[in-house]
Order: sequence, then structure tokens, then C-alpha cells
Amino acid sequence: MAHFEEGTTLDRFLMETMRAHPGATGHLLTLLKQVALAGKLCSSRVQRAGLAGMLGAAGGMNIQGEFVQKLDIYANETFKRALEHAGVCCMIVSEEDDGAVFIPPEFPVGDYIFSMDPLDGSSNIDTNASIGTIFAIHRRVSEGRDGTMADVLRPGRELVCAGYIVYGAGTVLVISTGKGVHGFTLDPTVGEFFLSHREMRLTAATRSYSCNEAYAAQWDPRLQEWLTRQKAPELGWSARYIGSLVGDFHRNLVKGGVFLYPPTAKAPKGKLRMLYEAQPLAFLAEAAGGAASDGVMPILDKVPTTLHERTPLYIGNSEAVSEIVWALAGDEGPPSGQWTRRG
Ligand code: AHM
Ligand code: MG
Repeated sequence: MAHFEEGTTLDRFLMETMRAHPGATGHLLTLLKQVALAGKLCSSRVQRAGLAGMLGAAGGMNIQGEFVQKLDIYANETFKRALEHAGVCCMIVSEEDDGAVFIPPEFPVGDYIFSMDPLDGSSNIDTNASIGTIFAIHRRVSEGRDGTMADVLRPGRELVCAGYIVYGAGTVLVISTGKGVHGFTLDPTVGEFFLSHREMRLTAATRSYSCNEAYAAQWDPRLQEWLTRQKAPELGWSARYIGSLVGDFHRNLVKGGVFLYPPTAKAPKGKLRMLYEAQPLAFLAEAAGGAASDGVMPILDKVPTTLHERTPLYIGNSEAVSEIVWALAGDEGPPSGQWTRRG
């Protein structure tokens, strides 16, 4: 792969990466450019949210029974509009839409399926904390015009690309096609994303955990014990939790750490969604040398059976994730045998 200097534009990065793959049609490049465009529009709207009357609930509930924020609606529509006419997708899956969304008949279709959480962490909008868009891209296996369930209900290991855009103090787009994870920061004065985080790695250097610890009493007791052990002062762990998966994951990717969302009484299968939260972030985590598990098996090996399926999620540096998996498995060790204990 070409060596890219910091400051390289996203467009140049995508073009030169594509040139390195002689058979490439350019459709994935077009798709990612449209994602960047939608991200810029959302970033601008998030920045102006308080002024533009976008704060607060829109008055409805989405299919997951959560209050829909106005910005959720804006982000969902913006990404769909940016992709539907480009001739690169045959189906779009969104947290905000009950069923899959197909390309209107007046536009051409392409081979990709785009799954997204258009605005993750949206309960944080009114507090000015980091929020973001998480996305996963599959290449279709079906034939015909519209994509089918068979195109998305697949292991995350088959993704061709995954990424997110975090709207925080700055706007950062992080993407991977499986080899390396790269971050691009939006310079709002020129409206371009520039390479700012080259070859991001999930290291074990920083010992920090991110979870909603208020639910800890509802967790598997073995996980509670693991967490208690990390609090020994000599281990030097700290806790960091925004309550926005994309924000928490991004911090851990930059600084190190592990994120946990175990099953709770309210969410016995976990809260986070496979297709557009767990799978894309797991794809990024593994590409950055980290790991992601549901507590038993790697997230990327799980096959979802419905569009909005939920999963427990343990994601971050591989040492911490494997310790959690071992802790949950008890003395026997995990059944898959593919996670190794540290040390
Ligand atoms: P959302 O997609 O509706 O924003 O919900 C998912 C969010 C995640 O971003 C975050 O990790 C989690 O919910 C926080 O949940 P909790 O408030 O239970 O800690
Ligand atoms: Mg979400």
C-alpha cells in the first residue's frame, strides 16, 4: 500500500488506494466520497444545532422505542439522499428504519449494501458531547435489482469496509478496508478531510474501561469480579464513559482502553446492534490489532438473523477483551479456544 503523509486529503487517499487495486470499479470510492459529503453536512448541522432549532426530541419514537431526536432524522435522511442516486448501493439498512431501504426506481443500483447508525449517542445531543455516524459496507451476494436479507445477515468478517464519523470537538472520519485503520479530520474552513491519524492501533498501553457501571449489579458475577480486580490501585486503571459508543470507541482507539456493554435486566441480549454498531466497530478493532467479543465468540464470526439484532459487546485492546472472555468463561476457559490469556 502507498505511504501517505499526514495532511493527505481523503480524496487523494481513496484514489491512490483504488489505483493499487487494478480490478476496482471505483464504486467503493464513490460510495465513500458520498459518505464524506453526508458527514460534512451532518457535522455542519451538529455544530449549528443550538442555533438551527435542531435540539430536542422530534416527538416520535423509532422502531426501537427510543425518542427520535431531530438530528437523528436529519442524519438518516442525509446519508440516504447522498447514497441513493450514486449508483453504488442496492440496499440501505438504518437504525432509524424498520425495514431495509431500497433505491428508488429512477436511480441506478450498485453492488454495495450500506448499514448505518446515522446518529449514535443521540441522547447526548443536547449536552454537546461526542456523537457520530457508524457504518458498515457489504458487497452483495444476491442477484437482481434490490439487495436481500442474505446480503446483510452475514458475518462481519465479510465486510469490505467499515468506519465512523465522530462529531466532537472536531469531526473525524475513521475508515478501514481491513488493512490498517486511518483517521481523517475535517478542516471546516476548507471543507476537506485530511489524514490526521495514520495506522491507528489499539494498544494495551492505557488501562481504562468504559461502561455504564450503574448496571454492574445486573452483570454476570464473574464480570463484576473482573471489574473489581481491575480497581486494585497497583494496576493503574481508570474509568472513562461518555455514553456514546462512537465517542467511547474513538477515545479508546486513540488512547487505549476497553468498552463493555454486557447484558442487563432491561437489555438481556445486550443493547447494541449487530449490523451497524457491533460489526463495523469490531471490524475496525481487529484491523487496528484489537478484538471484539460478545463474551463467548468474536463479534465478526457471529451471523445476525434480523436487521436490528442486539448483542453484548466487549471491544478494545485484545489483552483486555481476552481477559474478559476468560473471566466470563470461568476456570474452563472459553469454548472456542481462540482467545488466549494474557501473559
Ligand atoms: P443510540 O444508538 O440510540 O444512541 O443508543 C446506543 C447508545 C450507545 O451510543 C451507548 O454506548 C449506549 O447507548 C449507552 O447506553 P446507556 O445509556 O445505557 O449507558
Ligand atoms: Mg447507536
